[in-house]
Amino acid sequence: MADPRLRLRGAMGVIAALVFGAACGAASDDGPTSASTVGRGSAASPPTSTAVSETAGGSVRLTVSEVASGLDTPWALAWDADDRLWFTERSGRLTQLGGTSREVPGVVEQGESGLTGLEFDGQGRALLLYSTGSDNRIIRSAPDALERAEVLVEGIPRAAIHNGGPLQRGPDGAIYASTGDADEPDTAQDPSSLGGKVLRLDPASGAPEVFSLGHRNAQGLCFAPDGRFLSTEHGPTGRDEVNVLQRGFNGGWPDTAGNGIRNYPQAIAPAGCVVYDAALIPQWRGSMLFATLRGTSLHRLTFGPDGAVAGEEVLFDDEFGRLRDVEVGPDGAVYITTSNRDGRGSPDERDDRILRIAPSG
Ligand SMILES: [Ca+2]
Repeated sequence: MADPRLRLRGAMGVIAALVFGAACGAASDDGPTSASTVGRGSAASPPTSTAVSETAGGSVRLTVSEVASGLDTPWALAWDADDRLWFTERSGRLTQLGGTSREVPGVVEQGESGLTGLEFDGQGRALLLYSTGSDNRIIRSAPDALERAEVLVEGIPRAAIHNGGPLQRGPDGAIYASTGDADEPDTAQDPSSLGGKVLRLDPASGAPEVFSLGHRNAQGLCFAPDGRFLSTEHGPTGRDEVNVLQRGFNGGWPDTAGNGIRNYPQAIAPAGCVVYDAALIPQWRGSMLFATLRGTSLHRLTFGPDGAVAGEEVLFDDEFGRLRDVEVGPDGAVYITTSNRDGRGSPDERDDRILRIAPSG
């Protein structure tokens, strides 16, 4: 989605800029890209922010702390079977937090395209979705054997915009992938194209099938504990959507947009999502959390017994800039990534960052 709008960062961003002496003016979309003095994957810093979430179960005081800083457009977070946190950066790096980075061979970053999705298959293998110079593809590999990765899907249309990008393991063990329309809307309804679809990869063979179609650019895929499959999607000039996906679902693009279970007439550019189901924040159980890029906030949706959206809370509005991914860690805390160096943000010196949200005290 075209997203050139300048956003002024919130008060905490201003304070951080003063503390760290960053040149965080509002004059340019393109902040410093290599001037960070912060170590990559540095140890957690003191709390950076607090917030209060108002829930049906009462107020929850939250504290945000920094897990990593000095990153460049981190895209996806995932934990392996040993509860270690891994993340991708769009330029092509795959990193275990606190460990070394690996370059994924063949990644070409251009516009919104590059290294995006990351998911583990429960058998020690990572799946990655990335762009080459000619297509988008999905590979499967042990993280230390990327040169010998198995190519599961190739020939997914790529372009500078609308590359989809997320990978999500489902309750059936299959990996689901969103592919964008690659700036050619008609691909979304074309059964012979892998563009504008959600693909399902067989858990054993990795072979893909079209699960749903009619997508413009779904940027978030997540499952509720009961198996309900939710997504976020970018519409044209607003009309962003939250959808419930099923096999054979047709999102309607390019004929229709803004036809989800929740719609946003003004663009917020919703991105990564997760349904919270941990014990650490019991008041959030069953809530869908999703990050927003243009909206620079974390949204929390609640649902009624019939599955319809019952309420919405917007957290951290303008506080950390553009947000890309949100996941729940093995500790029950919520982890988010900033996306202020993706070419459309106003990065602070510590950007980009991975942040941890947990109850205060
Ligand atoms: Ca739609």
